[in-house]
This record gives sequence, C-alpha cells and structure tokens, in this order.
Amino acid sequence: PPPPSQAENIIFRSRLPDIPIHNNQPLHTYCFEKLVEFADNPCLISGPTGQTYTFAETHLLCRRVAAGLADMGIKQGDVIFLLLQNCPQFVFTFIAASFLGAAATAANPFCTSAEIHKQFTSSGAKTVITQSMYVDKLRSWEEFRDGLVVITVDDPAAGCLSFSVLSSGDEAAVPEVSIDAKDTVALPFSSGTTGFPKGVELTHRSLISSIAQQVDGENPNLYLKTSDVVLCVLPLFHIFSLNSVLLCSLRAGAAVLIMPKFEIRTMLGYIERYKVTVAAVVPPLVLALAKNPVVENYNLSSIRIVISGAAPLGKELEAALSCRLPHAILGQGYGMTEAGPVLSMCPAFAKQPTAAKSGSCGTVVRNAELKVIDLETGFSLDRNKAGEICIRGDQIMKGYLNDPEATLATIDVEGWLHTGDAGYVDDDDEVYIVDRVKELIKFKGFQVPPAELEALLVSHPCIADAAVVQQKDEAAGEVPVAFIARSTDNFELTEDEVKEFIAKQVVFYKRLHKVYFVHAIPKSPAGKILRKELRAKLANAAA
Ligand code: 4UV
Repeated sequence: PPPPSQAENIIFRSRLPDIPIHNNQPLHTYCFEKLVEFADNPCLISGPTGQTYTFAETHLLCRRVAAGLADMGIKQGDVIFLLLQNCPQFVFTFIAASFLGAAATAANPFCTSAEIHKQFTSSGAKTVITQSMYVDKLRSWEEFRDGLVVITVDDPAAGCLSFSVLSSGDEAAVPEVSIDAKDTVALPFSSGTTGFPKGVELTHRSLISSIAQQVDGENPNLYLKTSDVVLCVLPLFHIFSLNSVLLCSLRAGAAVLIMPKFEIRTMLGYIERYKVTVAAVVPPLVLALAKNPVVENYNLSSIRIVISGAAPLGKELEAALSCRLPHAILGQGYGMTEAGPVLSMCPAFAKQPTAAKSGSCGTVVRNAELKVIDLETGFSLDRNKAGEICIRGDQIMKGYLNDPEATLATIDVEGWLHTGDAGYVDDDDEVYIVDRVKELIKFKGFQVPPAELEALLVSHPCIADAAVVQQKDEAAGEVPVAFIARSTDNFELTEDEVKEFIAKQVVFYKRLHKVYFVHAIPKSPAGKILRKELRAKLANAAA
C-alpha cells in the first residue's frame, strides 16, 4: 500500500525576506551586470605574480577567450575541460564557456590520469585547458593520440597549444547565441548521496539564483563590498570556491586574490600584503590559522569575515580562531554541489547582521525552502528534531548528466533535493548538521566516494568483498578506512599491500588509512552494505 501522506510540510525559510531574482539571463550577463559601476576596480589579482586585471580587463579577456574557443570549433552545448590550479585563465575560460552557451567541467589536477579520464569521458568534453606539468597525465589517453586539443596556460608542452590562441581572439567576434536559462553552464562532479562521481548540471538559472541568494538585495546575506579583497585559496574546481568566492565577487564588484595552492606562509603573506578582507576556508585551514605559531608573525587585521564550509567545524576550533582574529566575524556556510551549492549561510555576514550561534551553519538562504524529514517515514519534522535536510528552490541542480535514475533518487517529484545530511533547525532558524547519512566521506572537505574505492578493491584478485567507511581524524576530519573480506585461499594479503594497491590508483585524499580484515561484509537482505554497522564498530573500538 502507498505510505500515508502528511497533510502539510513543515517548511523553514530565511530570516531575510525574499528578493526579486532575475535568473532568466545568461550567467555572464548577470555576473557583469554592474560592470560600469566598477569597471576600473581590481577584479582578479594573481598572488604569485601580483598581476591585476580590472573588471573591464577581465570582461574583455573572457570575451576574447570566448571568440578564441569559437574559432577552435567550440559551440553551444559543448563542454570544456579545466585541469588547473587556481589562476586567472581558469576564470577567463569558465566565463568564456558561458558566453558561448557551452559548459565547463573542472577536475583536480592532482588526480590520477585514470581518475581524470573518467571525468573527461563522462562529461563529453572536447578540449582540455591545463598546465604543462599535467599534460603527462593525458598522454596515455586514446583521445590524446587521436588529436585531442590541449591548451596550456603556461609554455605549451609538446603537442599542445598556447593559451594565447584563445586570449588573442577577437572580442567583437563572439558568436551570438540564444541561451536558455535552463542550459547547463557548470558541470562539477560529485558522488552525491551514493555511488560514483556524476556530472552535476548547474544551469545559468541555478547559479544566478544561488549567487543572488548570497550577495544580492538591499540586505545581502553575504555582504561583499567593492572595496573587499576575497581570498581564493580553495580550489576553483570545487563549487564552494567557484560560486561563493569567484562568482559572488564578480557580481558584487569585490576583488579576488587568486592563490594556486595552499601554503601557510605564502597565504599569510598575501593576506597581509593585499589586505584580504574576506576569507573562504575549510576546517583544516581554520585549524592552521588558529593553531599554527607562524600566524603570530603576520598582521591579519584586515580580515573582517571568515566563511568556513565543506565539512563540520568544531566549536573549540571556532573559538580558537576567534582569539586570533578578534575583529573578524566567523561563521559557516553549508553547501552541497547538487544544491547549487549553498543551503544555509551565517546571518552575521549580512549587511544588517543578526547573531548566529557557534556550531550553527547559519540560516537557510532566501528565496528557498528547507525541510527536515524523518529518516523512516519521510514526514517533515518540527524545530529541534533531527532528520534528513531537504532543500527546494531555483538554485538546485537540473540533474545529473545522463543519469535520470540518480537524479530521481536525489530530487523528488515535488522538487525537493535530498541532501543525505542529518540535521535540525533550532528556535532561531539556525541549521545544525549532526551526521551524514549518505555514503560520502569528506577528507578536509574533499569528496571521497566509497563506491569508487570499493570497486577498485574488489578488482584485486585476493579480495572477495570490501566496504569503505569514514573514521574520525583530528587533522582531516574524516579519513577512509576499508573492511576487507579476503578470498578464501589468499590469506597472506596484508594491510600494507592493500593500502599500496589503492594509493597507486587514486589522488592523495582517497588513500586508505586503515584496513580491517573481516570474514564477511555486513549486508542488508537487498545486498546493501550496512555502513552504519561498520561505522558503529569503529566508534566502539575508539571508545
Ligand atoms: O558537494 P560537496 O563537496 O559541496 C560542498 C560545498 C560547500 C560549500 C560551503 C559554503 C559555501 O558558501 C559554498 O558555496 C559551498 O562541500 O559536499 C557536500 C557535503 O559536504 C558536507 C555535507 O555533508 C554536504 O552534503 N558539508 C558541507 N558544508 C558543511 C558540511 C558544513 N558547513 N558543515 C558540515 N558539513
């Protein structure tokens, strides 16, 4: 029989009133809508070179690169592959794709050749924009041998083109395309609540909605000023940095200080030199800022906002950073790639700030609905009751690329996106995350999909069955550990051999930290791994 239905959903909304959001335009038009107001202000600052591009120059370069891509045959609907550390060219190419009605997908350049290739084929990308030091990761691909166009932003490696073929395009010759707000413009990869990484279709409408929810209106939830300098140290291939750092700054007229990679002294030096005012960080970075003794040698007094996201932030850590940065507002954003990504944001970041409690992820963004559902019944729950967090609004993804089944499992027929996060909303509308009920493991905020590691493990001839779950870790938040059932006649397989077998095939943050040998992996009658049981085993062992 069909389950009994609930008469009415209990829905939570922002403390801030809804605003008009003009999300029926292309993303680049929206981002540069107020260009004339701050055309000559700094837009992108390259940390290593100090080179600064004004908003006008950035806009011009985006159009030139769009024309350059068009000259190379990139058309509306195509996908461009970015394999880059943070750099200005990432920005030019991403926005250029928007101009053409194309989409960009970006991968972590530290990934292995095989990992990158998976995303490349699954995204259907045509052209790769990268750095010469990563080209070796592409050389073994059949596509490379068959003439794949690879463009490098530095001196081109053999068989590659220089970025100047794009940046010397004729800005007056950007093809006119008619872009539908429901067209995909960004294609980040995420494993969501289950399985392998999938292309997340974020449309012009979703991203505009998400940016507007943060920085638009009389009283923006995340108040960015034209005088702000926003630290871009988190990787732009991840949605947190792409959306809340880059795109929000473009829209609001704030400067973005681009750092190719994290190194504590370099970062502190930049903060001091460029007078960074807003820092988007992940909890391990909060740890470094709060505890590393070198911090004492730098003047960080320019920082007025620190946004932490992508993983849980402990209260003690937040308090420790507060001591170091007494003048800054510290708070969290809660995001999920599929949700566009921001679900909630600290209300103390608003132009007219309201208080947020330590440990909370802020309040749900405006122009959106959030509910908390009972994990068993699916019924929505009242305040202070924990269940699965669901979100609805124009900002959420269109769906997973070429995967209607996974889409349907994540966005229900009423348009609610199910996050796989367990949490509650308190009496002050603040959102708290208490657990993750999906498979996903987060190492320093990086996604580690267990299904991927399990598939690799069972490909080993001595492994009969495997399950990967998270174990709590001081430095990384969580680390992946494996439970392994050996094939009966191969009992000599050791922990180190298993770790080594995986380490060779994956990016550093997916490496196994521990291997537990078991007789059998606990499964439900339907054959699903009982991850809760395994996680409980680890928790008991630690206690
Ligand atoms: O898909 P994803 O890798 O996406 C993210 C996005 C994070 C943010 C945070 C603030 C922003 O302003 C923004 O633009 C993007 O992490 O991983 C999604 C999962 O990460 C966990 C949670 O399990 C999500 O489903 N997570 C994200 N933010 C938090 C968090 C948080 N503040 N506290 C606890 N867990």
